[in-house]
Amino acid sequence: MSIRAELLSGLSASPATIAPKYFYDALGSRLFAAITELPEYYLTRTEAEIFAEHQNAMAAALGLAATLVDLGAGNCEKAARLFSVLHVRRYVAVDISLHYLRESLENLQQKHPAIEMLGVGLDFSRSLHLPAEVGTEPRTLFYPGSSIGNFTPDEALAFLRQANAECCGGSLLIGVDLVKPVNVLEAAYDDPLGITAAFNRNLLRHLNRLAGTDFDIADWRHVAFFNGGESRIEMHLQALRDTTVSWAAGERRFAAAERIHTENSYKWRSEDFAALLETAGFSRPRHWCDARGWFAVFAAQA
Ligand code: AVI
Repeated sequence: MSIRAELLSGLSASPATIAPKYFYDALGSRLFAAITELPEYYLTRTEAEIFAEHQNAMAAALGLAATLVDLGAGNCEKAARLFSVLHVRRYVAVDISLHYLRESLENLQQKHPAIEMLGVGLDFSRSLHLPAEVGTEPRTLFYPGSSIGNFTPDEALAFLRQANAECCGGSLLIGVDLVKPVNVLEAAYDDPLGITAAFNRNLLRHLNRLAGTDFDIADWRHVAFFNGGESRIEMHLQALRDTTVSWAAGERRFAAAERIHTENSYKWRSEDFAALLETAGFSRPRHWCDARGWFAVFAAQA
C-alpha cells in the first residue's frame, strides 16, 4: 500500500488513526529533540544516565561483536557514546530518512576515521530486513529510547523476533520505559510548555503535505493520558468543533470531541519485558535501571 493510501485508510477508519512514524518530518524531528530537553520528559535523560553508569557491565554482557547496528539512528549521538566501550569497528546507522543520516554520518566519520560507516534508509516498522551490504558477521543491534514502546506487545514480539534473526548470532541492547506513577507519565506527554502538543498537532501539517488533506490545525487539540488497562500512554488529536477534512477523492467528517489516535507509548514491567525477549528467542536477558526504577536498558544474546 502506498503511503498516501495507508494514511487515508487510517483517517477513514473509526476511530481514525495516524501511525506515529509520520510525526518525524523536519519540524517534527526538531520538536522531538526539544521534548527530550524538557524536565518532564525523563526518558532520554534517564537512559543516558544508565548508559553512563553501566556501560562496562553492558559491554561485558553483550560480548564482542565488531558491528553495531543502530536502529532509528537519527543524529547517531547515542550510539557514538558507546563506540569505544563496545570496541566498534563497523557502524551501521538505520533510519527512515537516509537523507538526514548522511549528514550525521559525515560528521561522525570525521571524528572516528578508523570506524567503517554505512547508512541504511529503511522503514523497519514494516519489516526489519537489513540489506546484504551489512554482511553476515554477528552484530549488536542497538534500539534505544524506548521506541519499542510505540509498538503494541504483539508488534513488539514480531519486531524482536526479526531483530533476533538480524543479530546473526550477536546480541541486542535495548532501552525500555517502565511503569511508574501516572502523574509522572502524564506530565511527560503533556508538558506545560506545549511542546508535545505542538509535536502531536504538527502531524496534521505533515499529513496535509503527504496525503493532500486540508486539516486546519486550529481545529484540533492535543490529548494524552495513561490507559492503565493497556499499560500505555495514548496520544490523540481531538476535534474542537464539527469539522470536515477533504482530499482529492474523499472526505471525513469529525464531530466535535471526536479523536484521531496518533500514538501509543507502552510502559513495561521489567519482568514482562525480560519474558518477551525470551519468547522472541533471546537468551540471558539482563537489565540495568536508574535509582528510581523508571527506565531499563536490557542486553540479551540472540
Ligand atoms: C520515540 N518515542 C519513544 C517517544 C515516546 O516517548 O513514545 C515519542 C514521543 N511521543 C511523545 N513524546 C515523545
